[in-house]
Amino acid sequence: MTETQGTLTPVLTANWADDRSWTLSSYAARGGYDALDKALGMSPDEVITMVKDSGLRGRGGAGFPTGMKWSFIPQDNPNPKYLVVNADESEPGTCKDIPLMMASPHTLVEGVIISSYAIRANRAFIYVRGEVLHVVRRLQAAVAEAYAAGHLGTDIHGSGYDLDLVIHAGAGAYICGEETALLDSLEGRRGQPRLRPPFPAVAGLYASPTVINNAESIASVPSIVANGAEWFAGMGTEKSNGFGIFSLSGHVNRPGQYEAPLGITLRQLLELAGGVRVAPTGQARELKFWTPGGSSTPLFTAEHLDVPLDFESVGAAGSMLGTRALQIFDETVCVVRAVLRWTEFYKHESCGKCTPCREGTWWLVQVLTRLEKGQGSPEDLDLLLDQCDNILGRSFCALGDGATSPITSSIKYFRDEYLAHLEQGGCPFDPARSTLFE
Ligand code: L3W
Ligand code: SF4
Repeated sequence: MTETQGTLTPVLTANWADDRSWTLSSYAARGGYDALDKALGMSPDEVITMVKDSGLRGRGGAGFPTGMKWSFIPQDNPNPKYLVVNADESEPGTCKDIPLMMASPHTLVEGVIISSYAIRANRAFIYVRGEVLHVVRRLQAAVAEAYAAGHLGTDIHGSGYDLDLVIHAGAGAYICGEETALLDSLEGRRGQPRLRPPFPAVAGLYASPTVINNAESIASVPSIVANGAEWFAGMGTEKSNGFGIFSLSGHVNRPGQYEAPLGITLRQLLELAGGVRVAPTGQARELKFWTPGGSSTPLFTAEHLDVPLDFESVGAAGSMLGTRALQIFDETVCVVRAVLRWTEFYKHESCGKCTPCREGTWWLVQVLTRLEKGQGSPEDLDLLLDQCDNILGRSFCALGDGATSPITSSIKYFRDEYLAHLEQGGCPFDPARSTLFE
């Protein structure tokens, strides 16, 4: 635990409130693209070592060490090397990459140039989810500005290094956030996960060595180059270094993006965000359950308020840090209904490639629907757990595994609430039955 724990550490978010923060002139006024100059004065391997030493780990959910991933790129492979940014943000509750790209697209563009230089790539792509056309346009405008200023193109800053950057809009499928499905989509095919290994670092885009990183990971790189590896490693916890953007949504007084060191707790974040939202009547509400990293991570409850939000501690407490999408639900929310809603999402987004997920998510929705209506039986809970057991670890990619997380964790913590639906022949949170809304 460091001195900064419990307070905000605005780095990526530092310029978001600046006048026209998305423009090159605004970004440059704060020293934007100075880190690029510094990186170009180093060798590519020195940049990789710096990122390795910083301890930066992937901000897309899995937390894989970024510098190590870069070092996997085989430099003796004669094929071109590619950098691909995964900006297909769609994990339920996650809203960090899109605000980052809207407020400060040049942070990401500068990160792309430095990262591409480090892995010796001359072509990079930012894959943005298709629905957010405003983000696509903002990135395109930033890229045009960067070309005009000589930050992109040939002989960048007179260094002899060349890079072209393409903004690619996806067609709006959650599965395209899975790195290999993203690559298929980028190549013009239907986005479905590929078998790994080979990992993209060895055979990725067009079967060439490819680094794929989340947008926030790449956007963190300029600050590391500017301030040094020790500065970054000095924040956060021993194994989860640095800061991250935590997205707070749901029943919280001031929802939004809170940039803080890894290891901060939800209790501390809630203090910064004004606490759990009060009822329209002014009555205080209690925290009931929350997701530490989006709906693909097992639910937490009020007993987890003091779990440090770092990769290790969240894992030890039975969940995953994931994308740090903290969705807050108060005592008025029916957990069965929330879980059903998420499961419908997974059923809809299942790409259909493998049977456990394609068929399993459909069956999960059937069983959850009848339970939510109070029409199932107590045995349905064991049936749900059995179905989850047949999906988890047997699916082709993490989407199937993720679909089981809300179900198994909600049965673990709220079994009685499932049973109450059966006893009452319907949802106990239905305003017609509940006194919570009086
Ligand atoms: C080379 C090896 N590379 C691993 C690379 C791999 C990838 C990274 C992490 O899932 C999680 C998932 C979601 N040689 C390598 C290697 N790599 N071994 O390291 O890989 P992995 O398999 O641990 O995870 P993943 O497939 O990247 C990501 C969870 O995130 N999630 C969802 C996130 C959604 C978004 C979004 O919407 N933007 O981020 C939330 O928790 O369930 O567990 O690059 O190639 N030997
Ligand atoms: Fe597709 Fe689901 Fe199988 Fe992943 S787990 S490959 S999303 S069907």
